[in-house]
This record gives sequence, C-alpha cells and structure tokens, in this order.
Amino acid sequence: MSRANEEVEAVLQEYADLIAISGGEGFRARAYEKAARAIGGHPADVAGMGVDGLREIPGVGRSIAAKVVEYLRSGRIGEVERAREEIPAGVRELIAVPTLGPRKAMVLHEELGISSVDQLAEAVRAERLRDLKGFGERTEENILHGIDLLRRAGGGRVLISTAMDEAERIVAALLAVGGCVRCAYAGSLRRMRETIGDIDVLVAAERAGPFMDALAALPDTAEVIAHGGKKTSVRTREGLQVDLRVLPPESWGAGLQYFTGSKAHNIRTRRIAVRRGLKLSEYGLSDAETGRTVASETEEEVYGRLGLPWIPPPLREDRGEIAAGLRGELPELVEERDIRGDLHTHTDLTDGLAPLEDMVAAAAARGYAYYAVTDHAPDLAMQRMTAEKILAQRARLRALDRRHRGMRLLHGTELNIGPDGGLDWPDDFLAGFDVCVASVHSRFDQSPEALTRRIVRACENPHVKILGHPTTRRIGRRPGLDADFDAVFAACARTGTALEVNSHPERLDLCDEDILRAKRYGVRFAIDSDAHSTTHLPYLRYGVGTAQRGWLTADDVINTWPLTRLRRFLAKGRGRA
Ligand code: DGT
Ligand code: CA
Ligand code: CA
Ligand code: ZN
Repeated sequence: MSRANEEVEAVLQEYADLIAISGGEGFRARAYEKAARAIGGHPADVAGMGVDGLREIPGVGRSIAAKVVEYLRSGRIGEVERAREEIPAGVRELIAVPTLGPRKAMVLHEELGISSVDQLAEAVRAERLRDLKGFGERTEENILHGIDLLRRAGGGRVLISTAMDEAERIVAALLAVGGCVRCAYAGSLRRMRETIGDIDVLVAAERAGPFMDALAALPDTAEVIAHGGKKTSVRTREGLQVDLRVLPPESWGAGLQYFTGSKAHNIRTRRIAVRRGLKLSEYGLSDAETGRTVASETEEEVYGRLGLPWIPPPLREDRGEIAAGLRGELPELVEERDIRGDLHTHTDLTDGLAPLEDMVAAAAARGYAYYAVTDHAPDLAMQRMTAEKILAQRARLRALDRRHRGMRLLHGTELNIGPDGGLDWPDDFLAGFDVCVASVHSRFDQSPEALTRRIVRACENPHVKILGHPTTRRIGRRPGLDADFDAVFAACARTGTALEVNSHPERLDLCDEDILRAKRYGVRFAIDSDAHSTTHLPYLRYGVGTAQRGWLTADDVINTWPLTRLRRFLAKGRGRA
C-alpha cells in the first residue's frame, strides 16, 4: 500500500475517533471511518490527487476530499488539530482497547486520570474502576479481555514495562512462599529486550509444589496452561504467559544461566564447554566423561569454568560478548545508579500531566544532581507554547532552583525539527536555554534524502545538544524514519550533539542495534525519560537497559557526568561561556 494512502487512512480514522469521543454525531464519525477505509484500501496512490480525483473514491465526499487535499499539501488538517487539542493523547490510546467505547475512555481519564493502556490494566487490577458509575465487575472483565486482544494483535509480545511490572509482582509473591531459597526472573526480560514474548521465572527450592500452587493462585493468574513437576505455565489476566521452573538450590547458577539465554548465547557457551571436555545444561557444568558436576551454584562459577568473566545479561545476545569476555575486554556497562540527572522532561505547561513543582520534587526524590525541564516549543501547534510562557516558566524554575540544595535545575526546551531542518525560535532566543533537545514530530513521510538533510541541519545548530528520540519509532505502532542514520550519527559526532536513548517503553529510541552502530562514530548519548508525569521518571531503567544492550559505558552517556563536565558539553560551540 502507498504510504500516502496509509497516512490518510490513519488521520481520517483518528478524526472519526475524536468525533466519537467528544460526543459528536454518530453519522459523522461513521462517514470518516468509511472514507478512511476506502482510501486505505484504494489501489491508486492518492499522493498527487486533487479534490475531483479523490471524490471518485467511494465514500469520499467534497468536504472529506478537501481535508485530504489539505493533508497532502501541508501534512496536517486544521480541524483534526483542533479536535486533538480538546482530547488528551492518552484517551485516544484508550479507545484502541476493544470493548472500551469512547465515552468510557473519557470517563476513565477524567475521573481517574488514566491515560495509557498500561495504567488502565493497573487500575483494573487495583479495583479502582469499581467505584465509577457504569463500571461493574463485568466491565472489568470485558476491559481486561479487550486489553488482551489488543496486545495479542501486536504479535503476542508485550512492552518490557508491562512484563516487568507483572514479573516483579510474581517474584515478590514467590519469595514469600516458605522454603524459597532464591527467586528471579530470567529470559528476555532479564536481558532487557524491548519486547517480551513470555516471562520466565526461576525458583531455587527443595520442593516445587508450593511454588506451582502459589503461582496458580495469584490474583493475576487467569488460567493454568501446563502443570508439571518441574515447570508450570500460566496465562495472566492480561494474556501474558508465565513459565515457572523450580530448581534444586545447587543448580541455581546453571539454571539461571540457561534460562536467561539468549538461545544464540547459550549455543556459544555450550560449544566452549564441549571444547573443554565439559557438558553444559540447565543443571550444571559437568565433566563429559565422568558426569561429575564441576560448577552449578552460581553464574560466576559456571562462566568462570568456561574461562569467562560473568557476562551481564543485556550483553548475552551473541554479538561478540563471548570473544570480548575471553579477551577480558567486556565493557563496564552504564548502570542506573550512574545516572546523575534527566535531560528531557515535560510539565503541564505543554502536554505533561504534572506541574513544574511536582516534577522537580519527584526528580529530587530520585536523588538527581541535576534535572532539565524541556517543554515543547511553539511549532507543535497543539501545545500552544509561546516565548512569553516559556520565559515565565524559566523565572519560576530559577526561583525553585534556589530552594533545592542538592539538585541544580536546567531550563530547556524540546524543539521541533521543521521540514527543512529549521527550528522554532531564532538563535539568540535559543541561546537563553541551558539545554535544547531537538526532535522530529511531523512530516515523517519525507524522502530519505530530505529527512537526512533535515536532521543533520538541526544538529548543526550550535544550540541543539541532544537529538530527541532520533528515529521517532513507536514500538508495535510506527516504524522509524527512513533516513540515512549513518549520516546522522556522523553529523552528531562532528557537531557535538548527543543522541538520545529515549526511555519511554513505547519508544526505546535509539534501540540497541542503532546504539551499537552509532557508538562506532564516537557519538555521545543522553539517556532520558521524556517523562510526561512524575510516574514516568522511573522509565529511565528501560533506557539504561537498552543502553547496556548497546554496550554503552557511563563515559559514553553525558548525564552520568558531573555537572561541570556536562555544562562544558552543553556550552561548546555556542559562543557564550
Ligand atoms: P521471549 O520469551 O521470546 O521474549 O525470549 P526468551 O529469550 O525469554 O526465550 P524463551 O522464553 O523461549 O526461553 C527462555 C530461555 O531459555 C532462552 O533465552 C534460552 C533458553 N532456551 C530456550 N529454548 C532453548 C533451546 O532450544 N536451546 C537453548 N540452548 N536454550 C534455550
Ligand atoms: Ca521468555
Ligand atoms: Ca519461556
Ligand atoms: Zn518528542
């Protein structure tokens, strides 16, 4: 399908949803929905069509055709933008849940502040919906079923944040069972992959029964899929599979190593074992001839007997970690505790949910040494930012800064990289910010050449210090930009622009492989939360996990640096001290 058709379909479908949410006439919503499908499925490319050509498509009348032409010319539709402004982004996401209508989505947002599918699942679990008018237990079941369907539609894998929340609840519950020697999650989750197929939980204990029963009895467990002596598999109410294996305590290290994977990593380690006359299984490393176990209790011992240092799970992807380990050249990976501050965050001055004071307090509670507030700039029209508003915010932030002893506040903005690489404000205004993040938020459809030129040009602006969510992908929803990222990485290295590792679990952008590629250009990185609420600040752990998968050290990451070093980086080339 042509890209233009697909985009027009998406924007018209969105408009239909927006009309429905805001209680508009049902027939209007249906008309847009019908036109959306018709254009999406239309065999000819609509990109170059005018009103007359479009009207030949069934279901496309004069007014819809005019909107499509507006979109094709300018990349936006005024009426859609206005409708968007009236409805929070999170609510639009909620109506994607089958069985949850637009009206209910709006109620959930207004009454409980729910603005994502994950938050919705969490609220159902906490039984917070029960007090709402029109939401009984029956509705809860329907909503969970709807979330399940939605997630399965995404290929059966879930975001790491969804799996992590579930796994941490399960591990906590199993640790409390009598006889538990150890308990941890393994698999792709321990390796911090961006999406998770199923959750693998390991327990070390003498008896398996009590743990299998405990898992089956958890409130989140919807059904037991398989029940055996060594392994039980259940499906949670949200449709996620959990595999629980109980190992004898003396096999803990070998079991953890085996079930952490990846499979490709395991195949390599097993080959090394064979070369040393050993056999590696989930029960231990043993002598191939005598069968005597030589290592099994800890991962360190297992790796040690293979001539390897302990390998951090995010590296276990068969991307050269074994060879590096054998040479003693594994990187010393960046860790969450190395992060001294967050350099990309929002407040309710634009599309964040929390006021400046709340965001700053939450950041201080995380023990940060510095914290940047980077609300959206004016070219993202729906945010209605102005120079006046952001300067007023700066004054408030400076006053707040004087009250915070341990943490320095930086005033920044997230600029929009325009279609030609231009930015929202002139250079002399940008010079007033401590830090400028620049990101692409529109016109994802440009040619690869235009996209590349555009991003490179933005990086060349001396005030731009961080390229925000560089590829703009949304996991399971939107692919990354079709730009020449090698050229972008080279430009970032040349201009002293850090590449963001955006920690939002739906973004994780750059992803692990892009990070590995970018690092070869000698680029610096910034691991940011892009928080739009206080509850998003902890997303940083996912960005750190992704950075680890990209082999980054603390020195590669500018927000692990002390403030003085960071300030030098931010000031470089800006023509002011
Ligand atoms: P996922 O669940 O698709 O996100 O990915 P994983 O890596 O968690 O894969 P999973 O759940 O199928 O298996 C967990 C680990 O168990 C895997 O990372 C390595 C190990 N494993 C599973 N099957 C095999 C196998 O056939 N050979 C080897 N060597 N290891 C395996
Ligand atoms: Ca798994
Ligand atoms: Ca599994
Ligand atoms: Zn952004």
